[in-house]
Amino acid sequence: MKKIIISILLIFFQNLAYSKGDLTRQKPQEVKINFVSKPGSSHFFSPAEIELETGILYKLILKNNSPNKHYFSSLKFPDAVFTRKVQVVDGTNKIAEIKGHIKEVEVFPGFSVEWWLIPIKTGVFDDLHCRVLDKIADMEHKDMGMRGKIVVK
Ligand SMILES: [Cu+2]
Repeated sequence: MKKIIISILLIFFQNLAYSKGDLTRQKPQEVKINFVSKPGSSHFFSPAEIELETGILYKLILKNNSPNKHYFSSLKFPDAVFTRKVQVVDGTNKIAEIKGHIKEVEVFPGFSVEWWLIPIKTGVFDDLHCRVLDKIADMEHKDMGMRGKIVVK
């Protein structure tokens, strides 16, 4: 009987030590990225560099307070994360949740989108960019400063 109780306790504590359970149900850590624009002169992400860790649920708040639409694009970053959802919000109201593998997010002027994700691979993703055309300058936003880097540790 003693052996059985000890075995059960061992299994219980082993699970406590090694199992992290459902990673998608963690309380998310918020990371805000603002999209900033001066049409005809400059566009940028603020901050332009973010650092994330694998295994943590993040809520990336992509906030566009500028008069232009913007993309949040990176070729490799989406393959290094598990997306729980992309949430479309209007202030505190939730409008929609999109689930599945997300490759790119576009945010329209004055709105925010929340990308809930868990990084699963480490890496330096320095190809974050926006490919919207600035019609005044006849240049893409990425060539006017709208580039960024995501480091996953
Ligand atoms: Cu842009």
